[in-house]
Amino acid sequence: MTSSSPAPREISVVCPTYQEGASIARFLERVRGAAARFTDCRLAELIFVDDGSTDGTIETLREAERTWTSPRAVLIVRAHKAGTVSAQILGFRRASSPLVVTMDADGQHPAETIARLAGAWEPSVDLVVASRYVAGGHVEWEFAHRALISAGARRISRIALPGARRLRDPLSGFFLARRELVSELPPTDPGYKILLYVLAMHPRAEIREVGYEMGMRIAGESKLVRGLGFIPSFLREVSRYRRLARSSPRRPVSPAGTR
Ligand SMILES: Nc1nc2c(ncn2[C@@H]2O[C@H](COP(=O)(O)OP(=O)(O)O)[C@@H](O)[C@H]2O)c(=O)[nH]1
Ligand SMILES: [Mg+2]
Repeated sequence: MTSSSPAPREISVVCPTYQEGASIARFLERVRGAAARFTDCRLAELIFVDDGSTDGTIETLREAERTWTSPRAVLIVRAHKAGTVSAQILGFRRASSPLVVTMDADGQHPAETIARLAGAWEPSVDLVVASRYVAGGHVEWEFAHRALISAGARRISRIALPGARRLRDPLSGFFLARRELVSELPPTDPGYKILLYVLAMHPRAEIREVGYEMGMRIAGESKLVRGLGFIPSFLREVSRYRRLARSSPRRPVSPAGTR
């Protein structure tokens, strides 16, 4: 770096975890390897919010917390499984960087994409979403019924939430946001789609989408979509965000001092 180069943009990463014992060590290796190659951004910390995993996830993450320095690893353990949304809000509250990426810890979200999300951010932008459905994006579903469920869920999100019509992949679990956009969300019942909550509460947020290829889980199986029980709980979640958005005072998209 020359003396005139700007300092690399600093990023915190927040990952919700639950029973990822079979994949978490590989995930940690992948993120650390990718972060070592970042040039225009610096991964300051990885914050894991675990909901009482009993399969070794916590032990592996504790070891990273003890030994990692750059990036730091931070582990927050909650007593009970309470969904990813509240876990992610908690993680954003603990983040030290004003720009935070949230991603899954099962290997489906490639760590290299973190740098591309950071590269697409600029001061007028609130959210940079890693998208499966714009140029450069791709997803291959392990089971055909998941493609159908996902397409249906996308359509429902668009009907229910105006903010969700503004991007191609409103169900993405992988995005960069200004910290306050998520950390200041009011607490809500257990849910799994934090981007929908953000879009409901900030329908006019300034958004960019960056294509990425969603991978397969390193190991284990989805904790979210098991059978058709997912559908009614998804519908309840979307209508809750719609209600919350309607009943909450219009908040400024960009709180002063965060840009
Ligand atoms: N803290 C927390 N993490 C969860 C919970 N459910 C799933 N996760 C984590 O959230 C991420 C996404 O879950 P996953 O089962 O892969 O969902 P899918 O990708 O939609 O099939 C993974 O890192 C999981 O370990 C939960 O209730 N609490
Ligand atoms: Mg997954």
